[in-house]
Amino acid sequence: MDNNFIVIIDDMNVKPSQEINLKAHTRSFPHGFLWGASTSHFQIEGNPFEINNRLSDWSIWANDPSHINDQSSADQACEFFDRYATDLDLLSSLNLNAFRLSLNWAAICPHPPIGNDLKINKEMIDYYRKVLQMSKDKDIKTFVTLFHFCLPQWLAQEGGWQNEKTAYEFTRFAKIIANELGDLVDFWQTINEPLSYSYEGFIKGVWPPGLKNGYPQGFIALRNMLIGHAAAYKAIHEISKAAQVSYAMIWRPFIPRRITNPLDLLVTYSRNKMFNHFFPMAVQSGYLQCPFPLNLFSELQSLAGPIPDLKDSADYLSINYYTREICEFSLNAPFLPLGIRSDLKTLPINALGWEICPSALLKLLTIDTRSYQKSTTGKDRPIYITENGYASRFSADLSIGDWSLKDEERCDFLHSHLVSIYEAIEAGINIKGYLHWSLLDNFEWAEGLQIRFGLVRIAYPTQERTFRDSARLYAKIAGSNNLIDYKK
Ligand code: IFM
Repeated sequence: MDNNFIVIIDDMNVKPSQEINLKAHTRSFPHGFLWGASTSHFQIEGNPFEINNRLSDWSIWANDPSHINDQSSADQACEFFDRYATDLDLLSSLNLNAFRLSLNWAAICPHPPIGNDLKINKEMIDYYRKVLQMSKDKDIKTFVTLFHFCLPQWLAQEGGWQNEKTAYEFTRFAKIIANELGDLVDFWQTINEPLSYSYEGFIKGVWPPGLKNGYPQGFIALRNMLIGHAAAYKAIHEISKAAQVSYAMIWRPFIPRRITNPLDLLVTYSRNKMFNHFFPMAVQSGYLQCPFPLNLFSELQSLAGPIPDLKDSADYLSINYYTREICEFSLNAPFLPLGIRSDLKTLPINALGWEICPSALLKLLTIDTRSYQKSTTGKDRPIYITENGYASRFSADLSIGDWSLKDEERCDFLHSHLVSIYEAIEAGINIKGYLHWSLLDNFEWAEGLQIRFGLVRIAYPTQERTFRDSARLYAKIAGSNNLIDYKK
């Protein structure tokens, strides 16, 4: 650890003088509720083995500054690879008992198989064993994601998720991990946010593979992710019968711009069906549908049908939630598949322009996800909120933006969303945990390092870590298991 590295942890007791005024109140969360923070490997690790050898599609993509809004580099990120012990100390000193991380597939399986023989990198397995063992020693439950947007480059070169082969290689990876690390994993997540992946990489083209308006390709990638998810779910259960396995789904409630306009309603309906329900419906029913307007592509219609082992392949619901979206029909692009989103914002927004809408979280917990809260055989699926957070902005070199630790907006965001979760629990919804995005400021994909989601502020030039006020507020809530009253 270098000498520049200073961790500032001071008194966790939040005092009124610190601008956060907390009053004791008895809105308790259920006994055993998990309080945690989420991360993903590429966004925090700065793994020298991956970076030096450009082993993943993302390390190659991000190495081209024209792909990253602030031209910052992901190569160092938060140096979690070297600093994980300190970061787990930080997490635990915030009274948190859950940690979500993802595994670096490209670093664990750096080369394609020869024949059927796939070599695994034991050093990387040892590294993750240490991270997971340290979490266990600190009584921190682990949520482990197998695919969080990054592919080994040897698979990306063969078409990535557009090639069904990736689903089989993914299953092989899941088996390796279940055998090597399964004893230390509490909750499994096969794939993170398949719809974000497909949308950003195949429609917007701002993530690898960088296709624009590739609707058929994006749909094929989703289909192969469903195949991979189902096979990985089965493989993990064969190795560990009691495993808790799911996939992480981003939910974005859509509302029409004009409630009486049938075309706005149609856009809202089709976006909701595709972005929110496509994947969960397939997992629930075991059947791949090709919803309107994707069914207008003749090459996609024939892909609809049952997928082996997909039905009911989720033991819990993993919900990521950030914002809602207003939808409108536009004559400029009347046939654009999935409809048009509107730039209209009627609520306060974060640095990414996302509206802050805690009531949409309450609605999605109590209404939108209702039909997935039980399996088709009636088995209860508890909910874990696996991401939820607030984006602020300041540049990686610390020259532009808000450097303050007084992140009132993030405090408000955190508290108001926890109010929604509390109310959903009161309404009888079985929510068992909340993991904030994110523990640390990190590399926010095409936005780069300038977008900050951390409870812990990172000064990238020195890697100094410092708690923001939101971290202190969260520590207080998690430590008391109580939604303390919070007033500015
Ligand atoms: O940073 C991402 C994360 O990787 C996936 N969910 C959304 C976050 C914020 O954009």
